[in-house]
This record gives sequence, structure tokens and C-alpha cells, in this order.
Amino acid sequence: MKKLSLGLALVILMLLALTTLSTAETMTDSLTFTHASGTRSSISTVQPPANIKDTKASRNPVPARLKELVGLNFDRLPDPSWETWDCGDGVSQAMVSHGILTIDAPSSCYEFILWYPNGTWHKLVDNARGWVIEAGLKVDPSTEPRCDDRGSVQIWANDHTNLVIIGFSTNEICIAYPDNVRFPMDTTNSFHIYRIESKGNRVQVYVDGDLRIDHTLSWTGGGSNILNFGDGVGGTTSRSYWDYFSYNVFP
Ligand SMILES: [Ca+2]
Ligand SMILES: [Ca+2]
Repeated sequence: MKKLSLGLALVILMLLALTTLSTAETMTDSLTFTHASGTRSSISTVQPPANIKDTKASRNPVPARLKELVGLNFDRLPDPSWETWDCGDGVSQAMVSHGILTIDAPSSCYEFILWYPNGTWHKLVDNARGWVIEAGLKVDPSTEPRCDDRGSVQIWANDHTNLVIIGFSTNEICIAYPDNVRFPMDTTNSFHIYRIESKGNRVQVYVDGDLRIDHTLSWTGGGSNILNFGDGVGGTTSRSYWDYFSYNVFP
């Protein structure tokens, strides 16, 4: 009887511990840096090159003006509200190391997707008020160049009025969609800070603080109701390094 009581007490203690753990998990804001789940850690096998371990960009993460908003510094993988998609290849993967997210898609794609209605973006983004997305990004030279209606890698921003896709190739960046506006530059030589500002139909892209694309969209486009980043194009090689990804729906 004594043994039984002891066993019962142990079971109760374990249940209490589990309850506490799950409470802690649900209290975590899905937009903060929630540690990745077990399934995520299974994709963390790619090692980044040694030379990106201590970049200037990684020492200067999310800028102060964006800090109070939504920022992923990639000290860990994005939380599970960001779904991943590898085009079903089972080969492409992402990992974090030293504050850098490496997205490796050797033959198809790998992207992080925030689907409607998840996250602050979908709750609050407003095309008339405008929005800002900023990312510290370096494209690997092994990446297959592309900046037509998609990029080798991309940021896809559906603000529920416009769908804007910003493409990052090796030798240029672009508004890939719904119009195509390009700016030639080397995206592989170092980390660059890309800041996309949009309000109404105007889209501006700053690189390291300099305005490089300033365009008024000719139409709204249309497509998946998502915010995403990474390589969303199957059949093409890409490797990219992300120091941070942040957005502001109250610019
Ligand atoms: Ca970082
Ligand atoms: Ca691809």
C-alpha cells in the first residue's frame, strides 16, 4: 500500500511538471524566439562556412527602431508559426549557427511561411498605413541567378491588398512581382541590409541605407496570403545566409 502511494505521488508529480511545461510553452508569444520543436532540430544539419561566424551584421542585429516590433535574430530557428516547405524534396534544409540562419536548397526550395491569419503581420498589416520589412542577408555565390517573376531567394509580402515579391539573385535584386524592376548589385560579397518599405502602391527598396528601387506598382498582383522568406522556387539551386528578418506594421 505504501509502495502504491509512493507510485501515485510520483505520477502526480510528473503530471504537475508536464502541466507547468505546457503552460510555459503556451505563454510564449508565437512571434518571439521560441525554441524550435524536435522536428525542426532534425533539419539542422548544414554547417555554415567558417567565415560567416563573426560578421559585422551579426554583431549588429535587429536595428533599435525595429526592435519593439517583430524581429527574428536567428539565434534559434523561427518558431512553429513559421511553416517550412522544401518542395517535398526531403533534402533541402535550414539551420542556425552563431545567429545566422542558413537556408540550403541544393536542388529545389526551402522557405519559411507565415500563413494568414498567423502572426502580427496578418493581424495588423494595412496597405494604406504601410509597412516595412528589413533583413540582413547574404546570398551564396553557388546560387543559381534568377530575378524574373521570382528570385533565387525571396521575400513574399501579401498585405491583403498587394502581393509584393522581392527577389534576391547573385548579381541583382528586384521587385519580382507583380511588376519587374531590377537593381544590379553583388549580393554575395557580404551581408547587406535590405529594407523594403511599402505604402499604397509604392514600393521602395533600400540597400545598406541607400534607396535603390522606387516604384509604383501597376497592379495589385495576387497569390498566396503569406509573409515568407527563403527559396520558394523548385528546381533551382540556392544557398542563403540570414542574419535577421524583421517587420514593422506601424511605420
Ligand atoms: Ca543574427
Ligand atoms: Ca530554388
